[in-house]
Amino acid sequence: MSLTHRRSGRWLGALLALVVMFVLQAATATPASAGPGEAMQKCERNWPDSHSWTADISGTSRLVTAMGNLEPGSVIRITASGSVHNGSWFGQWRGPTGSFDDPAPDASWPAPRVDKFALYGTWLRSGSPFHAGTNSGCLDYTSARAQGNGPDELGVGVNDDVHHDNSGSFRVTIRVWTNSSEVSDAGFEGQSTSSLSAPWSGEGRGFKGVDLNRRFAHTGRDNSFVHTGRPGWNAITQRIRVMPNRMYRMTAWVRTSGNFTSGVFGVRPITGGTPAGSARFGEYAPPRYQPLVLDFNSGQNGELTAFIGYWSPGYDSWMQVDDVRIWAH
Ligand SMILES: [Ca+2]
Repeated sequence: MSLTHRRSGRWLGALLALVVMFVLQAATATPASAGPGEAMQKCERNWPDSHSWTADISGTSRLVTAMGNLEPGSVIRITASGSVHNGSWFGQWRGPTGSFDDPAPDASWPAPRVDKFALYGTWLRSGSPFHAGTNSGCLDYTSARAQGNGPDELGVGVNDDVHHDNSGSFRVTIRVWTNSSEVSDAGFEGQSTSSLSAPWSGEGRGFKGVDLNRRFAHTGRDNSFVHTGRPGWNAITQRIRVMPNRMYRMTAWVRTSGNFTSGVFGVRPITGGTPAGSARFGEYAPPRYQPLVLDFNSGQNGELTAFIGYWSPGYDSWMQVDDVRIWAH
């Protein structure tokens, strides 16, 4: 009897050890899918990036556009090696760190206040340069994006006021981590029939559905639409998961019949009520798609309904919707 007890005790112990090992492994392993707002964490922990870019930046480069299509929610890290000779008879070979603690004095240098001869980066959105050196650390594009109206691009260059006599190059790698969008089937490419199906839904009694490969899409083959002559509200919607009290950005592309001004898009609690964020659209001249952009705070919500719709004026009108995305900032 006592022997059986000891045996079962040993078995229990072994089982417990296995469970503990499993839990420890699960805790340290990379999660299969990233939650919202994790791009910064992924960058800091050096986890696999969303995409990257590597090239040699010649010592004669004042500014090279290295990365385009940056998005809110993206985090980047620039790393560099190699050396550049800054020309002239007293010139020297220097690494990407440049001349330590010797900031460029004025705007005759490409990156004023950044150390001379260093590799620097510039958000083309705001035009503001920063020291990149051998390792820029993790930089949040969302904050940079709030300033300026330039393109969503990142440039890099060598901070030298006289470039033409330089030699050598820096090998530069830019890695980008992007918070995944909380919207599934963003471009409606996963819809297999012309009726809206999960994860998408519709609101209102007007005619709505999916244009399958009808050349109406913003990108890909498919898009959603509302087309009605009846008065009333119609919308394309999706329930999304969010983290409470976080900033998010919603973007979508719409094209409309141009004869209404009563479009509304945004997010609201799944039980209805006041939207956590919304904005109006309308009166866009066809046939061009227009971007919609909205920043909002998720508030107390763990789930929200994202919607893009319009109050039909009661005569023939339509909208087409494609590429709906919502990122954590
Ligand atoms: Ca599409």
